[in-house]
Amino acid sequence: FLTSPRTAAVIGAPAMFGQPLAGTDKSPQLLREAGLHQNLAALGWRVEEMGDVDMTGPPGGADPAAAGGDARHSLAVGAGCRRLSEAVFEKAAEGKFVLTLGGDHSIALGTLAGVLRARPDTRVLWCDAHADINSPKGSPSGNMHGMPLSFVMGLSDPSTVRGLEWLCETDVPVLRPERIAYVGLRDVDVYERKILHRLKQEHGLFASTMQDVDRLGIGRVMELALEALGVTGNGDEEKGAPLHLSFDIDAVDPKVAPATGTVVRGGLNYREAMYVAESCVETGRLGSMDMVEVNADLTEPSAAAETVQLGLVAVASAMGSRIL
Ligand code: 5AB
Ligand code: MN
Ligand code: MN
Ligand code: MN
Repeated sequence: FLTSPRTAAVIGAPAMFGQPLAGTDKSPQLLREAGLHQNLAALGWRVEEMGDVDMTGPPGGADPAAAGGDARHSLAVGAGCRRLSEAVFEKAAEGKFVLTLGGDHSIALGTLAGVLRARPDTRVLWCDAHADINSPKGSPSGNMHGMPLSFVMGLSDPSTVRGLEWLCETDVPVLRPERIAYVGLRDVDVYERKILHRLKQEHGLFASTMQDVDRLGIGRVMELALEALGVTGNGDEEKGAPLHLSFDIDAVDPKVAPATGTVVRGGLNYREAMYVAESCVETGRLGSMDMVEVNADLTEPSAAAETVQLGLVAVASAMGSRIL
């Protein structure tokens, strides 16, 4: 499916309306300024910079903060993600690696819609402290960065949410529960727990927690996750399903990644974070990635710079950086 070998499209998705804290919108630029392109070029990638998608709101200048109800700012999130899904679809259909720089995690609505439309067989590795599978009614916060999977997996009806109508009108296959695997979970809401238990029982959903990392080690957890997704890979890029990595920086421990809006202690350490990315690329199936939830405005500058650097390291690891 990567018919344009070693070509990576970089798409900025400076979204912030999926959660209440300004600053996630600055991350695409910060990641670029910290040397993203140079890193990718050094790894042998031809980089196609697509610039930033407009994630500010609906066309016509309507108030981006308007509406939403139980899904806050849904007009803005929906309009931005619609544009993003088109950009991702186009580049994925051209057979390129698609790297999307968030932005808060609501952008996964757009990236997954685009990538699933172009590559319907796609499997998803969701590396996150959180499950992001709340419905608008089940969510304790109404923040849409905690909901993208609910819509992409067909658990919530997008036609009931203002701004998301396009998702049912577009030809986007639903992401089935056996095609997603969680790594890093440690903060799951009551409603989400119910859903995950049901999907685990009825569909064999792979949802691992930090306790599994403690018990088995990250090596075994990733082996099980990729096995469950059917992308154990032998490096053969011609066969098998494409893999998408959605990397929420808050999967990593706040000591290592402090600059993010929803910090939860007890996360992945620095090497474990890299390992998740490394084992994804080793399958030979990784075709797209999101790097999300970096918010440099929330800490003092040196801690913010370290978090941005970690984001770059995770991207480089997922795109083939090797120690030896
Ligand atoms: B993130 C919480 N589950 O729904 C909610 O950072 C947090 O993209 C969501 O993983 C965190 O508000 C969303 C409590
Ligand atoms: Mn997330
Ligand atoms: Mn998270
Ligand atoms: Mn977060």
